[in-house]
Amino acid sequence: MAILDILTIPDKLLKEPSKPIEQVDDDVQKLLDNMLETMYDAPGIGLAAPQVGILRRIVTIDIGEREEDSMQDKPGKEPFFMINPEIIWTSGEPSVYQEGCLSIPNYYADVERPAEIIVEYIDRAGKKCELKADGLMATCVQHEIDHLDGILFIDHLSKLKRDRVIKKFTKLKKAQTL
Ligand code: GNR
Ligand code: NI
Repeated sequence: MAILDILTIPDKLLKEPSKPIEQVDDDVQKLLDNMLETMYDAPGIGLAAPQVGILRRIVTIDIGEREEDSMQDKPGKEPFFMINPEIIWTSGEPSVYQEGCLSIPNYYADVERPAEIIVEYIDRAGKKCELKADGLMATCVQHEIDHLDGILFIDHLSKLKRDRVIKKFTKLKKAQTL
């Protein structure tokens, strides 16, 4: 397994739509495993393939609580591998979560999304699955599917807030490459 580099804004790959997977083969499984390891290492509760520069519709999620220090190299409680995920139902009820993103380090803001969803996806074994989710899981699935469509959580904020964040990260990157 390997830890992959996570792209940060304003990388233009993060704004591109990702292509569906046609067949769950060894390469896809290998990518899923590397993404999970990268996500745990970050650490994050979700990761979408475009965040590691691969424009395919693949995400890993684990919202399970992990123990501190001594258990850090142990996997989380419940890893999900989702291939070609699609939201097929959302509740009318909205919910607000403070979101963060590994591609926008150390920035957090409230985002409103449907509180409950049903997501259809293909799992690591190539099996078609359906999952009803609420709470943090529902938020995370929606956040990850947004990535597959080139949408970031800051795209749900006001233009003023979004432009401010992008400007800050653009400056930061310029300073780093000097
Ligand atoms: O680690 C993450 N935490 C998080 C918190 C609230 C809502 C969404 C997320 S996803 C994020 C990891 C990430 O950037 N996934 O794309
Ligand atoms: Ni993200």
